[in-house]
Amino acid sequence: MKDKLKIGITCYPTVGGSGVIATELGKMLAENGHEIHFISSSLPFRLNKMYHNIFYHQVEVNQYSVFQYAPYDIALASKMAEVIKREKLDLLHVHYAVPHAICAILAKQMSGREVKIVTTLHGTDITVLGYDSSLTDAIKFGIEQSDAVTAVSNALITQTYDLIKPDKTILPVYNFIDERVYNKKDSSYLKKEFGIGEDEKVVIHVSNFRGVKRVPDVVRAFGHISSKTDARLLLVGDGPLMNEVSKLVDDLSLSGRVLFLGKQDNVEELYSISDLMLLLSEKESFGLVALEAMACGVPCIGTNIGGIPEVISDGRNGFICQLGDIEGIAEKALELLTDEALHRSFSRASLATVSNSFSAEKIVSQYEEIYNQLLSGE
Ligand code: GMT
Repeated sequence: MKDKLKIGITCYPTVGGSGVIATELGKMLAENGHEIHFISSSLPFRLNKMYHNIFYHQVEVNQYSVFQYAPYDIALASKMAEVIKREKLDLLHVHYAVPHAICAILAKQMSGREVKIVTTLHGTDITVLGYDSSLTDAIKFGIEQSDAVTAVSNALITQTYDLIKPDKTILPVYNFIDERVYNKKDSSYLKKEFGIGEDEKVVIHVSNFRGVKRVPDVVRAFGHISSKTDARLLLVGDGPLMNEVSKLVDDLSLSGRVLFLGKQDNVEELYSISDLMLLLSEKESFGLVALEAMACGVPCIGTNIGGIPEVISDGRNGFICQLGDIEGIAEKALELLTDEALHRSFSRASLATVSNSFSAEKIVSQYEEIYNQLLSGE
């Protein structure tokens, strides 16, 4: 068994958490000496540094007039097969059961090589597509034909068995964080630049503003919070809910209190000026943004949904509230924002949770163990 592997990684490079995890995993594996080949439609957005052992193979999807739809899946499978053969890949690690696991299975057959396939489920592929019965069989096939399948939380594993019923063991491998990037920075100057008073509390929400993120709940809860204490809300991200949210901010007369920051890189600097993160989603298989905030010492309040309670421990490093319980959420937020000792203890516990359970070193070695087991035929 080789200890340095040649690994192909496929994800949707521009899609939120799954793209982030796939890219960060590739970077960490490269740092451990493996040779990494990203095979995707555009350069992963977090691949912002030169690595001698990371290669990028672009999938070009052309629109031909004879086809009604651009053939992304076929183009990807062909590119995967080409890279498997030319680079003699040991394994493909794909993120999402559909379409990526299916493409990998096809590519393996096209290449005629015994490449192993590892599929990671992130939630969006199961919760959204699992309810679309026209795709259930395809998802099941992608899962069952992969050599190993992981999911980012136990809640997602349960949900996958409920919805898809695959005859396959799914291993839990949590998401991780690079603590070298996500840690508390001195960005107090930012508070000044945003015009936020030193004593004002800062509440943050980061998402892609899809309906499932329930950003209006964040605004409503913040409305209660700011009626009782001096606070500002940072809304980071953009997406379909933006118009509704900005109208709600006006309707609740919160315009002076809410800062719309749009999509941002370097969010660790924003977490570093924040006192509390709100993640009030109605679907969330993990909640990577909560982990990012916690790595910067910011306690979180999350909903009792999906994998969120596997990241936030109620009453220890944050609070878990009922979905849509705006008053309950605001009450817990005020407790945390006004009790310095409680905040300090939750902030320390958040840091400890990150290093004990979600460090890059720990989680990346779990993936390496899965690769090694597959390749040694155990
Ligand atoms: O949440 C999104 O809209 C993006 C989505 C994705 O597919 O990238 O995120 C999913 O994967 C992340 C990384 O594993 C998880 O942290 C998110 O919880 C999960 N989103 C949902 O389950 C809705």
